[in-house]
Amino acid sequence: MAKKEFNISGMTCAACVRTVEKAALALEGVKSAVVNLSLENMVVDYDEDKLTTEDIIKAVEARGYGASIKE
Ligand code: 9UX
Repeated sequence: MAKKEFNISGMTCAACVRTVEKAALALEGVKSAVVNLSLENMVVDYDEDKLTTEDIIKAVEARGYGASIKE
């Protein structure tokens, strides 16, 4: 398991937060996804054998938000 932090852009309300969390949680191998609106980030716990950070970024971008790995 891995825990990674992502920068998320384009969220303006609490429903956005839920949409982004659900986008990540829908992926096979994601155990938890927690978005913080004011920090504009998301911390994801996931199985590295099942998906990559790029898969998570693509899922968030498909919902219309910006995502990048936080270095
Ligand atoms: Mo809130 Mo977010 O009305 O895309 S759901 S702004």
